[in-house]
Parts: sequence; C-alpha cells; structure tokens
Amino acid sequence: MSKPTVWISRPFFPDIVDRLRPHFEVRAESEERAHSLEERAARLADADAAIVGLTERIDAAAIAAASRLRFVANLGVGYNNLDLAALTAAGIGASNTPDVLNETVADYAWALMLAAARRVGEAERWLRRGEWQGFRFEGWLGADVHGKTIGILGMGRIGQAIARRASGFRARVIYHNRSRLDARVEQECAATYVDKASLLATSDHLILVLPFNAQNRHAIGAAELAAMKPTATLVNIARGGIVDDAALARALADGVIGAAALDVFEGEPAVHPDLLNLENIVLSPHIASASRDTRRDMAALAVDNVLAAFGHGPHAGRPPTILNPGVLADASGPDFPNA
Ligand code: 8YV
Repeated sequence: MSKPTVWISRPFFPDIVDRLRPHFEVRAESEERAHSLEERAARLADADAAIVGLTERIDAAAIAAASRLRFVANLGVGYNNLDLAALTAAGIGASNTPDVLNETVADYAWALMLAAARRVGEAERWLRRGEWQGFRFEGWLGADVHGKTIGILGMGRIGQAIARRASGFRARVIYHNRSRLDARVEQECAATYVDKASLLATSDHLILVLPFNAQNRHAIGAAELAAMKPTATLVNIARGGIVDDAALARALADGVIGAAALDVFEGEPAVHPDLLNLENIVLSPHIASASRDTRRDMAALAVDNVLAAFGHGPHAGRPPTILNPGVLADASGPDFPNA
C-alpha cells in the first residue's frame, strides 16, 4: 500500500519533519506564507493529513475539497483557524499544541507587561535617535509592576503560569474566567476570582489570555478601556480581535489608559496605522511562543499527533492532544486506526 501524504503548510525544523518520512509522503512548503484558497485546495486535494499554522483556515469549504483528509494538526494552542465542528462532522481528527508553550508564553506576557509599564521600547527609540543629552530626574517615569494588582482575563493554563510568576514581584493577582478555578488551583496560583467589571476597575496591569471566538470579539473595546484605571497597562498575547485596536489607539492617545503591549492584532500581519504612531505601546509580531525550545516542542507535538493518528509512534492510535477524540471510533480512512 502506498504511503499516505502529509502536507506541511509552513517550513519547520527538518529533523522533526524527518520523523514523518518513514510513514508518509511528505509535501512540505519551503516558504512561509499564507496560501490563497485555490492553493490551499490544491494542496489538500491529495493530502491524508495536514500540519498547518494560524494563517491556514481549515473550514467547511477547505474540507469539502479534501476528500482524503483524515487528520489536521495545528501548530498552536489556539485553533480558531480550524472549524472544529466541520472537521468533526467530516470524521477528520484535529489536534493543537497545548501545554508545551505555557511557560514560554507566560515569560513573554511578563516581558511585555514590564516593557510597557516601564516604557522600555519608547526609551530605547529615544536613545537610538540620539536624543539622550543629559539626565532628567523626572524623565521616563513609568508604572511599577512589583506590589501592584495584576489582572488576568482568561485563566487557562497560560493564565495560571502568568499568575504563578507574580509571587516574586509581591504582586496581587485577580482574574476573571468563564468558569471559576478549583479552590486548589486558585490557591496554588494565589489568584482571586472577580467579575469582569471589578477586573477592569481594579487591575493596574491587565493581561488578556482568552481564546478567540465570536463571543470574545472586542471583549476589550471603548467601554471596557474607559472602565480601566488611567494609569493601567493592557497586554494582549491572546488573539487579534479580542481587543478593538482602533478603540485602543484612541484610548492610548487620549490618556484613557496609560500604556499597552500587543503581540497579536486584528488582521495581522497588518497593524492598525494609529497604533504605529503611538509611543505608549509596545508592538511585537506574534512571537510569544517563539523560543527555540518551545517552537521545537510545538512542532514535535504536531508531528506526534499525525504519527499517532495513523497508528505510528509511542501514542499509536491515540493522538496525544486530539481536540475531537470522538472521531477516532468513526474514522475509516485507509491507514487511520479504529480505536
Ligand atoms: C503561535 C499561538 O505563534 O499557540 C498559539 O495559539 O498563537 C502561537 O503560539 C502560532 O499559533 C503559530 O502558528
């Protein structure tokens, strides 16, 4: 029997890709770019599995044109690029990359919060422009992070990793989430549950870590920004679209809040032009999980899921982070194990 085909939509670590070769015909893109709908359809047409990133939407239209597709591994913990209901209805398994990136993303949330609060980017730009002519005792006054109240909106595993880092800063953590955490987890994270209004009003620094869905679109807009402290810092490491970027630009320009840091943007890689003109914001190109070790772990986990879905490797038949395990029992692809 011929090997199944796996399409890899973005290049990654060749030694990790090589683990697929004994079992798959590997079609790996050599260039990192978004594919048009036609290109995506052409590549999925003869693929039994796909490893894709956030820029690749796998929706009902993509699935309809992919008659052999049995499994899709997403290179990311967030999977709003996948239509999970449509995949499940078609009997196609899907996985994401949870947990392996928690600590790296939490580190980065702190990096952004500290950079925005202490004006690191703004001060560096000023220095590089040659404007540092003398010392100003009252220059560059920022906001403290230690000892302050850090708010976390969306308290999954990344939110919890962010919260655990607060103890060294003697900071207080409050959070809001769809459902309240177990008392044991709250205690371990030293985090106090509050309603969204209190979170907005009380946080000195507010970090967004919630998944993107239709309900969360513009969860932070003009009204929410107005409810925050005028000195507050807002950090978005979750998904573009959770913040209304145009409203944020106005709020930063008008002093409604003190500063912000964004790693994700509505319509990225495009960035709202009004944000680019502001000094009191740190901007980065969606790199919160981008440490060498973590990106390798994410790639390896995606590969493990594909191998397992086709009956190979230590997890054979049980993809370790499958999102729709119900499909395993129904799967009837040529090499897809009936679990
Ligand atoms: C990735 C992410 O950079 O895991 C996620 O949800 O947003 C990031 O870790 C991105 O998904 C890369 O495809």
